[in-house]
Amino acid sequence: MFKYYAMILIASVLFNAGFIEATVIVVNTTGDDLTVNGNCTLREAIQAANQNVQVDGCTAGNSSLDTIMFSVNGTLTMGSNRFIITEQVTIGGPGADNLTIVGTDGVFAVNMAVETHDFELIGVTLTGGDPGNSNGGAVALFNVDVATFTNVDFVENTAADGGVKRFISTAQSRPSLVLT
Ligand SMILES: [Ca+2]
Ligand SMILES: [Ca+2]
Repeated sequence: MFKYYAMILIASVLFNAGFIEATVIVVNTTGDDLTVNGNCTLREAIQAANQNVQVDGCTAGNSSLDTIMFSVNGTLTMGSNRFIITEQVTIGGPGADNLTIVGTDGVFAVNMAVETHDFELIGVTLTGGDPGNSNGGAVALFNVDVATFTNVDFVENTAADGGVKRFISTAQSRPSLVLT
């Protein structure tokens, strides 16, 4: 009987481990493209995390929590519009002193397909975000449950309203914002 329960337990642990296992997607360039050229840009990593498919050199994300990390330091100058996040993800930079993202438009717009999803950003400097007449110079938060920023420096981002701007979501509540 013990063996039977032990096997059930092991099977359950293996199943759950497989089910909740987070995918780590590694950005290996400070370039910004959405082109099949063998690298994994942040823009491609975000698409891989949003859509749970492989994108160029980026591993496919999954439908639970994806983690995007970086194997490079330096300055990432955005080549096009803001990065749009639609599924729960943690983006972990190498530190605010080691990675700077320079926006042309805003930098991030978080608009989850599922409103209970969270967004976490760690260890990066966001600068130059300027979405013109839109709001949220560096980050605009639409549908998201909790948005957490840890060791994120916001430098010289401008907008009509707010460097980080929370919008009323479809549930008519503002996303929770945690800055540490
Ligand atoms: Ca590419
Ligand atoms: Ca995903």
